[in-house]
Amino acid sequence: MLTVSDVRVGAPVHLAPLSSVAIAGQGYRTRPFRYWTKATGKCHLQVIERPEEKASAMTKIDRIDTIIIDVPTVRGHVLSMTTMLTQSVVLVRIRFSDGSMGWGEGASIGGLSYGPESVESVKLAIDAYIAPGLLGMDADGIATASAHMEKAVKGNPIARAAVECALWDGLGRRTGLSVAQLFGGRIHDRLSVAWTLASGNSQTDADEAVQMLDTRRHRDFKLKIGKRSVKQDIAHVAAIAQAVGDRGTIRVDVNQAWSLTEARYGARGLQEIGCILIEQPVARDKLAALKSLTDGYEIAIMADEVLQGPADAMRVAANRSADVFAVKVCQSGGLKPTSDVIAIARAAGIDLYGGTMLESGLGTAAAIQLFATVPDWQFGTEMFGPLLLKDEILATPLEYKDFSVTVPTGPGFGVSLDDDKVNFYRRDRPMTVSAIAGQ
Ligand code: MUC
Ligand code: MG
Repeated sequence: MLTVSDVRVGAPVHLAPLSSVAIAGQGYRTRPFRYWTKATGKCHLQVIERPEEKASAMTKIDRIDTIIIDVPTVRGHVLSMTTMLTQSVVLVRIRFSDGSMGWGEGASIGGLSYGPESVESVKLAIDAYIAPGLLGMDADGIATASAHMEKAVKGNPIARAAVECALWDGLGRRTGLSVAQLFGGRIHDRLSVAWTLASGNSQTDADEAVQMLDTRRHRDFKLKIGKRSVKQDIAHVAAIAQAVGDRGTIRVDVNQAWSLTEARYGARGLQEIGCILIEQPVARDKLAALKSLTDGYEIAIMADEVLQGPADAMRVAANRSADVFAVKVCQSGGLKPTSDVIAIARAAGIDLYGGTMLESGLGTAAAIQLFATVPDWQFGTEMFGPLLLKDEILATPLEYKDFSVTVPTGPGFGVSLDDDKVNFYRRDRPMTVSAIAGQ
């Protein structure tokens, strides 16, 4: 029998498997829990080895809910394939048999114009194909749950990621550890954060960049191009590069819009005006074209849409078809596959950039937890998703200052949702009488 004393009020109590806690006059509690008392600030617990409790001690996945929310953006986000006025994401809430919960998020950009998954397809894949098979499984067995998801659902990395993230958040909350700790511990307290300039107007973008520099919010800028002619785009980038000067860096994201011929012309022009990187210039299936750009120019070429998990990362790394990986949790199929993508890049000598699918604060915090455990982000990160949204759905927003974001330190992803905001923005929110009358 072990005796534990001086446990702080409200602090999580961690128990090794096969243990339970005897609380004076209250019987036994098994597995990690929070002990609350109004007493003196201290409590005395007895931890007792009870091997016979092993079977009943397993915490199970009890229920999985999916909620689509639609949040307006602070301005139109003009991409080569569409213009976003709203960002829609799927929130996944998993309830566990010990009363704990975990939250995950699945996000994509611009409906189906960006890639093969949309929030609607993510919700359907989870509700109909993923959730039923996971109910009753060991809540702590994330590897087993992930293997099950991979077998039950081909492709659909965003749907799998949203559920996997909720399992990690739940595990972190139950054990009192941050997800960064579960992935080996954080190396960084802060991560640098780029901003995307995509108003569709050169002067507006230049003004926005200067404002971000003056307020010390961002100094690295990604410009969305590919909608206009290559020549017009180069002029647009040059105007913004001039406004930014030596105060920051300029990169572009073409979102697959160029042919190889256009991309060659673009690469030459962009490197001449001091742009440091081109993201996904050609279609995701044109790997040979991506490689020829990588080999042919000094400007860094970054893979984004082509990377849909570790197998794609391996394909790109094997021929060194890109200089940099845009590492995305949703696109990679979850936190563990994302750490595999990162490992492949590091082993192949490919640089890293922490990418986003414009997740809300929840999904952004999930990525930040993992990214904080990685030694080098040579091209920084773009973990600015919540800043593009008109409203905050976290109870306490992530902290952005000095060109970077602070890594949350609490259990799980270290953030919690504002329930009222989630209810307000949820797509299936019941219509009020006045809203119906106003139609
Ligand atoms: C993308 O393609 O990288 C990331 C930042 C941004 O503005 O859009 C996304 C999508
Ligand atoms: Mg991109």
